[in-house]
Amino acid sequence: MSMTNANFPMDAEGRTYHVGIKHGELANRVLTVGDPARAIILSLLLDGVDRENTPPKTVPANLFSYSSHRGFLTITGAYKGVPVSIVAIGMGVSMMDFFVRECRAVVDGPMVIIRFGSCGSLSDATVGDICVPFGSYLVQRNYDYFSGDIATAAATSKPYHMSKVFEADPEITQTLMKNMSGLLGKEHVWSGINATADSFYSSQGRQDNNFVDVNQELFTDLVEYEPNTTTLEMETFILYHLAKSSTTASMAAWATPQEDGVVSTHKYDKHSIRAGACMMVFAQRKTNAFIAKGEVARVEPLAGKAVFDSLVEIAL
Ligand code: R1P
Ligand code: URA
Repeated sequence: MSMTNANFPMDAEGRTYHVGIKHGELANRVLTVGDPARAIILSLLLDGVDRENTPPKTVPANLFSYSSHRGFLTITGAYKGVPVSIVAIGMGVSMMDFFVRECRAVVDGPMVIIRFGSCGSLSDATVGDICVPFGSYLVQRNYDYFSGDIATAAATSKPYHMSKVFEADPEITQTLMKNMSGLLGKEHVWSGINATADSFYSSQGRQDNNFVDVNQELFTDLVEYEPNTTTLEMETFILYHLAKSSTTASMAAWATPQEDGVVSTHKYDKHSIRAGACMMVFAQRKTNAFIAKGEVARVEPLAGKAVFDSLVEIAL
């Protein structure tokens, strides 16, 4: 595959470098997941799918699909007659960044993006419950802290950094809460704030004697920093952050620093991407319980239906 334009590489067909999609292949409404197997299970909910005769682990024959050389899987079809896409992105903040930017580059007009992932729970939400975070912050390992003598580092800084909270689109959050509660029962649906971590291990407070992580107090620090912290996962913050940084064509001029050299996202009252997220609790971090496969199989299609119902209910 040969690419042109080092600034934003695309091949001769107009396919993006990592996600591998081009104009016309992605809908304005996108459900994004981490796991490609989850994407395929959710694709069975789309219009016109022959559920009886679709072989397991296979994208239904009537849907568009594209698997990129970097592990992204895009599936496009319709739900209740409205065009929608599902994109599996893998894991971590970089993958979310590739996905949001490359999808935005090949779709015209406003977009709605909802992430449906899995998470660890710091609240009373238990395995199989759904959390719908109305905001998210980033938890990053402070790499400098680990560069020399830990006692010296401890005197001047903390081992983990927390960013400011970025908000989800309030209408998407409310719609997800309503539709999730309708399908799963109110008692299984939780609101709150998400913490997106740059590791599944150290910056999510997991104890690992093979490394110096200085994270024994991390849960306490997170809840002290943001008392509404309910979930820990690895992508949502970037989605909310990029939605807030997204521009429309008429606003693109703002992206150039103004006379005072300042670019302020607060000057935007409207963005080209609106985003929300929800996540299944896989790990209950207070009791140390981990979800069983059967429970994932029960919750995934129900919660997936609630996400699709929400995606098509939101006006572009
Ligand atoms: C870690 O196991 C992965 O699971 C969560 C985390 O964010 C991370 O990507 O989400 P997904 O189930 O969407 O991958
Ligand atoms: N995904 C995460 O990132 N953390 C968990 O604990 C479970 C799923």
